[in-house]
Parts: sequence; structure tokens; C-alpha cells
Amino acid sequence: MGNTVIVGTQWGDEGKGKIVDLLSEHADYVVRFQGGNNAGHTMVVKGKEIISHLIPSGIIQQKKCFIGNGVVVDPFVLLEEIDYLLSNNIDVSPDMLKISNRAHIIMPYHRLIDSAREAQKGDQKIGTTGRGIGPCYEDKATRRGIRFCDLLDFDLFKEKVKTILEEKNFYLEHYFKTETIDPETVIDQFQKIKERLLPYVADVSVILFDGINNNKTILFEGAQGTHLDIEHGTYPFVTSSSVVAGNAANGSGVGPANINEIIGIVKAYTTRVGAGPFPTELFDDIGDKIQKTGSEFGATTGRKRRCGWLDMVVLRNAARLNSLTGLAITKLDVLDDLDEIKICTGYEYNGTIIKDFPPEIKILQECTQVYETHPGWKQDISGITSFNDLPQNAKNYLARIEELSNVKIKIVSVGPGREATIIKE
Ligand code: 2SA
Ligand code: GDP
Ligand code: MG
Repeated sequence: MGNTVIVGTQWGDEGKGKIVDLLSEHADYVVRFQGGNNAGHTMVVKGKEIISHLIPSGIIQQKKCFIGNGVVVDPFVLLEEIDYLLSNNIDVSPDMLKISNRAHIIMPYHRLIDSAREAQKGDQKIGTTGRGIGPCYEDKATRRGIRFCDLLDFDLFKEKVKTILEEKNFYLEHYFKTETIDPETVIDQFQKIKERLLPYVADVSVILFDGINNNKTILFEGAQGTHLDIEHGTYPFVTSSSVVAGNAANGSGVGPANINEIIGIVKAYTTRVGAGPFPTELFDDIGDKIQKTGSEFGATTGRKRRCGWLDMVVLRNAARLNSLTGLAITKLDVLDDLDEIKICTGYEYNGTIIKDFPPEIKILQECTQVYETHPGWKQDISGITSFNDLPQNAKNYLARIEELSNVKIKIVSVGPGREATIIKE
């Protein structure tokens, strides 16, 4: 395996955590490059479930893990996650984990503004995870952010907090009409955790560059999914970071020529959590059945995920945007009981067939879907470990996905555990 990027092709929760955990075995370093603790990546190892939000899933295989400059980090959540992993006998010492000194810090006021903004939007809300992600990226873009390197000069950090809070408190009090934040309380909270955090802070780009020069293999772990990307997703119903593979380089400070492979993770159907258009969403018993069989609940917020059929307009968009070199199809087992399985091949709008994912929310909401129907396999496939042993109808479904996406399937996942995986030759 060369340096490989793992990205979600749909709206997140495709099972990236499981695949990253699996592929970590062949990697030396595992790197997060965007997002923050809005992510929820679930690994099931020997029957035990571990969910990480911020620390790369490679930590389970005890690989060196990195949080790149493109990630926004809530340090209080980070320390909680370190403690959670330690309590599961996973080493998360500063030898195992480094955070980029350029990564931006999610401050307590970011969380407050995230919730206040959503509350104000009422039924127009995005359905964010409420973790302060958007407001933190917003401050980064408007050059008001605080980075991990700022903790190294604590007097300067204090000044920054005081200056920024003058503006934030004005908005909190007069615009959002909510509680304000005392700068001294914030400074005090950081004073308490600073010494524990600092050994984790490093120039991640430099370490990764040294690693590449010493033939280390890097796995880049994407969070969320291509259609939540700030540039290419269903804007404004998106997250605030660039999710696509191109950002693996920028968000970790690695030159793009160092990336060899890009694997798109595809759930065998589609889910979405939060608001926003979802053309193939099911509102019937089949949607409920998939939601229940797939245990489709948000790994961070516990929200019920919306469910629908596989959408090839979405997958082809992801293949192009990410330069996918291979696919991993996950949760195929969830479809075991269905009589028929549909694949959306295009959208019809105003009498024309749309094959390329459109930017207009209105079109995505109002289009009708063109489906082809495939017979189900009606068999429990969760114990199958070899591609040849899959029922013919499952093989046909997978072959059709390859044909319509023009990308080869490399991995098929048939259960949450590491062992429930088929590596396709
Ligand atoms: P935010 O919090 O600003 O990033 O929210 C903006 C939109 O992005 C969606 N989003 C996600 N969608 C799927 N999975 C995510 N991670 C969690 C999980 C979600 C959860 O693993 O299940 O537990 O709710 C994730 N993170 C952000 C979000 O729903 C908004 O639509
Ligand atoms: P991520 O955000 O892409 O890492 O995905 P999540 O962890 O949020 O959600 C995926 C869920 O599906 C988790 O609960 C996984 O344990 C589970 N999962 C992953 N692959 C499979 C699979 O092949 N079959 C089944 N049944 N569950 C899976
Ligand atoms: Mg998730």
C-alpha cells in the first residue's frame, strides 16, 4: 500500500472508521486532515465498539497518529478522548499522537455561537452537530482564530482571548441575546489544561515530510463525506471544511505528489444526518427497515440518520472530485433481507435527465429519480469472507456499481467487525 487517502463519497458515516482501522495495519502514520469532533468513527474490534471523534482511527492499531493543520480541535474534547482511549488500554501518549501547531482551536464561544445560530434559524437550520465547527472555521477564514502554537506564548494567548471576546460578547448579548463569556474564565480553563496539551503539539508537516523521506506509509483519514464538502456539497447544508481528497495534502501539510491511492467509501445504500436535500431518501417501510437493520444513528449526536437508495449521480460526482482509484463498499449485509434493491442512475427535472450532481438545492429537492431495480439475494452474507462465496445477486449488484461509477471495488464490508471484510483481488 502506498500513501492512501480514505474519503466518504456520500454524506458521511459510510464506515470510514472501520476501513481506516483495517488498512492501518499496513500504514506507519494515520492522519486526520479536516473537520473536528463533529466526526464519529466507529471501530468494532473483537466485539468491542470504540468510537473516536478527533483522534485518527489508526490509534486502535497503535499506529502513530497525527491531527493536521486543517482540523479544528476542541482541546477539552481531545483530552476526554485521550482518557477514554487510555481507559481502553490504548496508548495515546505524546509519542503516539501529535497535533499540528497550526491547527485552530475550537473555543468555548464557538460552541455557543454554533447553537445560538441554529436556534435562531428555526426550521431553516442546517442541523449541525453543535460542536462549534462552523464558527471556528469562520474565525480561521476571517483571521481571528487561535492556533495551538498560540498556547506556547500564554501572555499573547490571553491578549488574543480578551480582544476576540470583546467582539463575540457584543454579538452574543445584542444579536443572539444569549449569555456572554468571561475572558478570565476561558483563560483559567486553558491555564489548567495547557501543560497536558503542549507535549502533543508539533510541526506535523515537518514530521510527515521526514517520514515520507524514510519510506513511511501514510493513511489519510477523511471525515464527513464529499457531499458535505464546503465547495462541492449541498451548500449551505454542508460542513465548514473541505472534505475531498485534494484537501488531504493541504490539511496535513504534505505535498500532493506524495499521495498514491484514493479509496472512496460507499455505503451500499445512502444515509444523511442533519438537514438538506437527499434525492433518494425513502419515506416508507423500506427506509425504516434499512434504518433499523443498519442501526443508523449518529455516532456523535445519536440522531436518527435518514436512509435511502444508492445514488450513482452522487457516486460519480465523488469519483470525479476525488480521483478515486478504488471503492470500498460497506454495509452490504444490511440489504440481506430486501426483495428488491434500487440504484438511482439519474435525476429527471423539467423533462431532462441530469447525470451530473447539480448545485441548486431546489433541483435536488424537486427532481424525480430514475431507478433501476435489482433482485435481492435474501441470504445472510455477514459471515462471508471470500468474494466468490457471495450470492450471485450480490455480485451482480456490486458489478453494476463498478460499471456505473467506472471505479473498481477493492473492499466489501459485510459487518461492523474487522473480520467481516472481503478483500477483492
Ligand atoms: P457541522 O457540525 O457544522 O459539521 O454540521 C454541518 C452538517 O454536516 C453534517 N455532519 C455530519 N454528517 C454525518 N456524520 C457526521 N458525524 C457524526 C456521525 C454525526 C452525528 O458520525 O454520525 O453524530 O450526528 C457529521 N458531522 C457533521 C451535519 O449533520 C450537518 O448537516
Ligand atoms: P464513519 O463516520 O464513516 O466512520 O462511519 P460511522 O462509524 O459514523 O458509521 C458507520 C456505522 O456502521 C458504524 O456503526 C459501524 O460500526 C457500522 N459498520 C461499518 N461497516 C459495516 C458493515 O459492513 N456492516 C454493518 N452492519 N455495519 C457496519
Ligand atoms: Mg460518522
